[in-house]
Amino acid sequence: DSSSAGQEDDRERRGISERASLDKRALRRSFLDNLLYVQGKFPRLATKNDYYLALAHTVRDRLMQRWISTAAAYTTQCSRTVCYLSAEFLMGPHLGNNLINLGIYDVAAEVVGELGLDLEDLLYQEEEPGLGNGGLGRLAACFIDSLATLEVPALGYGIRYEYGIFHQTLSDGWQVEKTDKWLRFGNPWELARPEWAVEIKFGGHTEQYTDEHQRLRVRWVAARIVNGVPYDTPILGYHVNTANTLRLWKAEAPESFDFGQFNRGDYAGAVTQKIVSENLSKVLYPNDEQEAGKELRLQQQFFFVSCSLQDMLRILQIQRIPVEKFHEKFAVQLNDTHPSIGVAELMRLLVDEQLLAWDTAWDITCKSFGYTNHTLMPEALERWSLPLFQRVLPRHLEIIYEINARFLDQVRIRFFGDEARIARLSLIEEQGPRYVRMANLACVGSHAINGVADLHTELLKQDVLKDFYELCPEKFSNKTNGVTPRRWIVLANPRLTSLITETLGDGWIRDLDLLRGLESHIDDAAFVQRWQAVKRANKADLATHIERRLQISIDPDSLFDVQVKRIHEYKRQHLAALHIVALYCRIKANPNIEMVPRTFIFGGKAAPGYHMAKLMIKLITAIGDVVNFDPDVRGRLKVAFLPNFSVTNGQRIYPAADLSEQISTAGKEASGTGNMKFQMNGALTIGTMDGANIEIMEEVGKENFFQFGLLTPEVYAWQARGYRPQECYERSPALREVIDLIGSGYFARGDSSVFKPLIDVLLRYDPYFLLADFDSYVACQDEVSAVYKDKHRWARMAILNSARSGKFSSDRTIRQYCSEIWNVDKVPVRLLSQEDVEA
Ligand code: GPW
Repeated sequence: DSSSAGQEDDRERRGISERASLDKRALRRSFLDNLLYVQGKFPRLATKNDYYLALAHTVRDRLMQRWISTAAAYTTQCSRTVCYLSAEFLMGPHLGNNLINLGIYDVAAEVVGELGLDLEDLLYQEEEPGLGNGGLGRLAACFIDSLATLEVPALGYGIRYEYGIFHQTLSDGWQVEKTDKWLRFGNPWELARPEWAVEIKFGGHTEQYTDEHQRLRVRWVAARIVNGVPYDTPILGYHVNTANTLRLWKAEAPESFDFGQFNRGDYAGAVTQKIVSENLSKVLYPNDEQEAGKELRLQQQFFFVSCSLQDMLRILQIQRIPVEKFHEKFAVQLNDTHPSIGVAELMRLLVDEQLLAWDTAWDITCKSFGYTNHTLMPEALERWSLPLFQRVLPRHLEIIYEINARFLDQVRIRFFGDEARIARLSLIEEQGPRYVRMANLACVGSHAINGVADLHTELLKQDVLKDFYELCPEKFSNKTNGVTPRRWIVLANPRLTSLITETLGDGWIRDLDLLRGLESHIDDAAFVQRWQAVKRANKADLATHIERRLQISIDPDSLFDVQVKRIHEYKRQHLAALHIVALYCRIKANPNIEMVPRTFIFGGKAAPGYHMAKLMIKLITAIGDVVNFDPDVRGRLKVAFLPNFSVTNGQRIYPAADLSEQISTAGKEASGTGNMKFQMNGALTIGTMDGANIEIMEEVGKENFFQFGLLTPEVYAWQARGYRPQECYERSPALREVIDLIGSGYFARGDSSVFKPLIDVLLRYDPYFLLADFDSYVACQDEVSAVYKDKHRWARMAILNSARSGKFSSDRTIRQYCSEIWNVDKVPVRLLSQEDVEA
């Protein structure tokens, strides 16, 4: 009956609150202990960073038991394991996320609060591990969060770069890069495992020999050996005992000195050797979607892939699983082609070292690998010049030739006489200088190939990977990207989290589809009002941050129009810039014109060698320098370029956005994932029909999405017809005024040379169709402003956007990978007691 149920509830609540207070006392005790025993400080002398580290260790201590229990469960059950191979993991700060996933964020805030500290302050002490460039690396981070939350056995394998993505500052509006010394103050989240170090070979030559069974074999005599040392970071799931592992490899010299060299008196030579080895994992290449073909980059890729595959073989051995069952134990996913050398390396390990027959090895290899493609941009497709490849990986080149010969034999039978097709499918590009094509290697060596959004997968099938699709259509599938709601809502947006949880309970955090429940509150005036208050408070926080950073005043009631992402011509930050100038021209023509006040917020890094991208940053900041201070504007327009966009900064920005700019040329953005973070946090999207924008619009409905621009087939048609941007310029007076004003040097103190390269490209070639889309974009933005005037209507649309964002949880994405590609099941973890662990 209800009264006894009530009593039980009560007892349980009391139980929980007793446990909580116990947790709290224990937390406080170990926090202060760690300050003393780990940092060697007492409170009066402790810096904020000491307090951060003390708290980090307190959390780490609580992770350890889960980590050990997880390892024990996986070892005893010999469970099938996902190995996610990625050159990038853009994790973001660990402390806040671990507090959330452990369920002790609020208690920790109380504990540090009672000691006169502010938890947020301590969280900002953490230097984020920026071991990625952008979307691709961040996707890997969201995926390992979801894998742990879904209790799926998984290892993330990558490189422990000593320097992550550069720190961006602005000087006179130009990007300046500073090194990212993220390990400067130590890293409490990782554990070195030197006992599992492996040797990696480079260069040299190959030799044939006959083994004891008179079989012809090949041995690789390397010129150089480098050690790979694994550094492990626990990845805790949300409110589960599962703590998976992110295993990142650091390169070290095999001996600290070459004593031969040393004794011969060549001290400098010996030290040079060491430096050369350690350079391997020194720095992340900061190019996003731009293949540079650098030798060190190929070495990095081979280094971490070989380390990881050797590690998998070691795991097989300790679990006494025969090497023939490699593919039953491991599902190995290639995050783009960066780790695709793994196909040849696994063949080498199985054939040359494990002495398996070629066909057996090939069967295992194909069954093990899956390949995810992340781009349609031709300049991002990896190819290695043959001489370079031969120099670094002579044995792998032989193996690739053998794979290719066998593969093309089959193709010749299927497509008799179709030499053009054979040339396109070949792993080697033969016209002109010869190259190894890594996407072809990945396709041939994988049983599954996927794109990252519906449109992207369709374009792969029709275009970039058409020949492979025609050969093996059954290998292809789509896995639309997602992002983790733990970091991108719960951690980043505590106000929204409280509102949703008070409205729906907290089930949505593990099952984001439950956000649909918000739809029934759309007519509840009190709910809508609270929703608006959350957004207003988030905007006020960001306004304060911008004012501090950039010394410009920001009106939190203005429309926050945000574009944050890597700077690329195809992403078209300069289209947004043209729109700002168009609005500015309207004001100058009619200073009393009525206009919805807007704050344009930009953030993003340009690859250091990408001059046009750097000029796009300069254009935005230069427009800001005029618009922000022109008295005619009277504060109706503000332009802020926030330097050093990162995971940390993203967490401040997404929750404060009203409008999400997703304006890439149709057919260019594989998926986008920032678009999803904005949507979850209740921003409306202005976007092209590109990448996952299409699926976002499908989910929220056309009426809750601002669509503009050419469609992909229209872009193709314009290209085929011969696109003349000059005609758009001549036809549109608004566009002409904008282009002419920028071209005149108005935003460069009269110097017309500064933006000339950018304007010239637009008028002559405009490869990304800015001028073609300009009028449509401006008209759509006018519609945005009109809707924003009706605050209530805007709020309802925003709520519907959040409510309908369930599809874009990376939990959904990972469930699909697990059932449709990896064939893995969850393995719940029982928490071992102290005694279990010690037994
Ligand atoms: F070129 N992406 C990225 F495909 O951030 F390798 N960096 C990259 O180097 C590549 C792709 C690569 C991004 C895509 O641009 C973005 O559309 C997608 O959402 C993201 O990868 C994750 O799939």
